[in-house]
Amino acid sequence: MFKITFVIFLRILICSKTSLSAEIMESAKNEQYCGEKTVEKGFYYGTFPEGFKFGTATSAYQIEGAWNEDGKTENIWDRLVHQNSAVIADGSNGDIAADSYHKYKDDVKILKELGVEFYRFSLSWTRVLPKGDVSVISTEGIQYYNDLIDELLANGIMPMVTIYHWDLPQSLQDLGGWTNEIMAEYFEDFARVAFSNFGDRVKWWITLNEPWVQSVLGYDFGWDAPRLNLHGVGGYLSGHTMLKAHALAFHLYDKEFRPSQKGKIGITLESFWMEPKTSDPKDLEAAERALQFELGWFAHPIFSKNGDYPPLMKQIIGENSKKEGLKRSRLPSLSSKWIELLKGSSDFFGLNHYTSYLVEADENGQDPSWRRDTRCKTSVNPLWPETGSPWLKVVPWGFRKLLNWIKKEYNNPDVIVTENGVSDKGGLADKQRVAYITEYMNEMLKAIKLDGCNISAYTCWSLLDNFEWLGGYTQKFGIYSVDFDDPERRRTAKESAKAYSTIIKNNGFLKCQDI
Ligand code: PNW
Repeated sequence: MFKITFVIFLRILICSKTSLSAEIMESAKNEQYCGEKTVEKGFYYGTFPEGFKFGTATSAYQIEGAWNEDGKTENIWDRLVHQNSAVIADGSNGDIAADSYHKYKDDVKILKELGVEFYRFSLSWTRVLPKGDVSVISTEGIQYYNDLIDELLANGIMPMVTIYHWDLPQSLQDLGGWTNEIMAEYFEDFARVAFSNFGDRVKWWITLNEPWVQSVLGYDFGWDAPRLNLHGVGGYLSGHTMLKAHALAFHLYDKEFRPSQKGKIGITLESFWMEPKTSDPKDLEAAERALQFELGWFAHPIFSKNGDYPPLMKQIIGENSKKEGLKRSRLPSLSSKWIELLKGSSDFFGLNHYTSYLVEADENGQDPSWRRDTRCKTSVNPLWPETGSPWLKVVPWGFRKLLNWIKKEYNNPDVIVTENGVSDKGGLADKQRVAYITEYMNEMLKAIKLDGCNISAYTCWSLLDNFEWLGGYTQKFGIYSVDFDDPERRRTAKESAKAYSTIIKNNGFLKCQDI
């Protein structure tokens, strides 16, 4: 008797989670455009497909703090902020940040309040492996993530774990960081520690976050840690190693862990939408080139039918290298072994998207660099609304165009939007963020319903205000504010948290909205 009652109870529980209410079903039948219907305008009211998942995200260095506690050692961001605080907008650092190392239960509480189904967070490499390699595995580090994962699961929230979100151990940077191919193996070792310790409960893995940003901003532009100005060479070497690192971790999981753990594993890539500045064929080509040099660089080897780097990149960088009198291309070549290992090595297409650029052809680049190789110049339309970050303008329709480009280019892969969000200077009445999230999610809904793009989940960046890299605490991305003057780091819901929560509850948009 008890057993039967329990089974019925379980079924009710499962049904209430997965099937949609009558109101939502009814709305799905009637969905349509409200008002205008152009590329730039028009609100589409309707609901997301059944089973679509909503979540929110953070990363270790940006929220955890406790930078040297319980055996954690220095990573490349610790090194940068401590040695060169002048490059951080407010001279700050992530030493304490949102203090999530101590306040993770507060984080889970607000996640539950929001009603998200999953939480994307990343592992701090040196918290788990203080020496960078596997000679020492920190009991405290493992304990922290075990506690966080258990707390999430106890509250019905699925963990989505990014293994690497830009915080390489300084000890490994001293060996050359991502420019040294051996890093791929160190990463594989780290991934093994993660799968063995957490894989019984974590079913969603992301190997690397945004290898383009790490490689270009870290090793070509010389902005982000490790802040190396290795123009035209370092970024490509870093990207090459990161691709190999991803492939090794994917196959390790696939062969040794997936059979028993039965989870999914993929990579997260970021991309702007690149809109041609004019209808001149030169600008049309330039916009395509810009997409291939940013997203294609990492997506083509993994998601295209033929694999390898985009032909356009190989050709252009090869030609430029020859003109520069070099014996080989500055873009390393992938052997057929690696081409095969990379092809199809992702169960989903993790996509981070924030904004768009206007692109025009530009043949005047000077020194060999990633920027010069693209032969593109980017700008923005002055009418695009500004935000708290200079690089981020509000261009919702660019999201739909990007999703369609991915559909066409990579044969409609399963896309998980692993980040999307906007910054401001702070405050709880964050009207611009409410509008941004609503409009971008609406464009994503159009991509699903009207264009047939395969998208299965959406992640809002970020759960919390946090350490925004070079922007310090001057650019706030959270849907919850954090009081950085309060030792308790109190978290408070902004209006956007409530708006996002409503979209989740309704599984979309049940009626027309004026934005
Ligand atoms: C993402 N860009 O990065 C990161 O994954 C997050 O850690 C970060 O906080 C968030 O976006 C907001 O910046 C990007 O300038 C950072 O091209 C910069 C760029 C793109 C993505």
